[in-house]
Amino acid sequence: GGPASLSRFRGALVAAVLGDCVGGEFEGAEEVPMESVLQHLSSLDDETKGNGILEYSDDTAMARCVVQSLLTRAGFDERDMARRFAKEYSASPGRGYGSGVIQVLKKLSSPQLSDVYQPARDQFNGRGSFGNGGAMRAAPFALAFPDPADVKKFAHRGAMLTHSCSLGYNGAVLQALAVHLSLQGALDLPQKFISTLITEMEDVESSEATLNDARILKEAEKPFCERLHRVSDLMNRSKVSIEEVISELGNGIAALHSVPTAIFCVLHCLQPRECLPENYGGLERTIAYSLALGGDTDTIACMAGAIAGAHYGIEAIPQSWIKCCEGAEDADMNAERLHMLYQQTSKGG
Ligand code: R7I
Ligand code: MG
Ligand code: MG
Repeated sequence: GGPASLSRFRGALVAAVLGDCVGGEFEGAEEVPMESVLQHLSSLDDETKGNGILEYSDDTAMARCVVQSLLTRAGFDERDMARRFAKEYSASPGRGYGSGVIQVLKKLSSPQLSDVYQPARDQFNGRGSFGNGGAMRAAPFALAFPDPADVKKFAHRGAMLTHSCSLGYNGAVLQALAVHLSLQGALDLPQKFISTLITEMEDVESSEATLNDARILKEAEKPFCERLHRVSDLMNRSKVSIEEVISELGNGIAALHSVPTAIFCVLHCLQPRECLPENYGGLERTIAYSLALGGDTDTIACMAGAIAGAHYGIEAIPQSWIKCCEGAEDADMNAERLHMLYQQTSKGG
């Protein structure tokens, strides 16, 4: 489809759910042989196996709250979104939430709370979380707002409800921007895609709060920019091993060690790769490759899935995968609603 087509919206939201659901199998595993990944994925095609449905985790649970809030309020409403996070957590606390964020979600359910951003600020001795929980649910912001300035602003605020450290919320801004660009067809020019992201993050990371957090946490001056430069270097190498990707970019639970990694997975899988089956299309390659990195597989595959899905569109997603994953069909319907909201906004509504 063309820029911002319905197919791209559906691809983004559905592939994010798939990444989460199929990635759950390997979350936290140190080494994941590609053979195990391919076996896991091919079992989804095999109806006789009757392996039932793969459940989604916190990544999708929170993304669904973001989507519902954006749709119901026809825009960003922090109190509404916070209430939905809290309600979702108390209804299904067993979705595999990060151990720190649970405290935030419990505080958010208090009716006496006046500032919905306060519980997130109290995390980790007042510095806030740098986990990837803001980034994992950032894709819907790119599907609700056509203007990249809005995408940045609201992805930031949406993440701040649980992640007040800049190394957390800037990961969400980066992820939302990557989905935004991909929706526009920007992955047709991969080198330009990454350089645009670097330019955007140069600006985002020039804020006082970001420079300060980076100093305290002993990271590079502009941590996400530095990582994006590494992504660009890896892209231009003729051969890259999984070990190199993990050591250069990471595969962990910090936004800094997973958002640039997810972006790299998408870029690396734009073309066929020796380690991946020839009959796989780009979207299948992206998901498989993300899982083979090990570590925070559900989240990296979820984020890579959103970016790749926005590029390839819904037609690239195997029906059998959709059938196996909890919430995939809901995501498809919600993508259509977000597409309508997006179009209304672009018409200057
Ligand atoms: O970021 P968050 O929502 O977790 C998301 C991850 C994804 O992989 C999901 O799939 C799910 O499995 O969890 O939850 P947080 O609790 O805010 O952050 C995750 C973890 O990062 C924390 O439990 C800490 O181990 C670590 N962490 C920190 N550690 C020290 N200092 C995050 N921020 C800090 C910090 O400032
Ligand atoms: Mg999860
Ligand atoms: Mg995870």
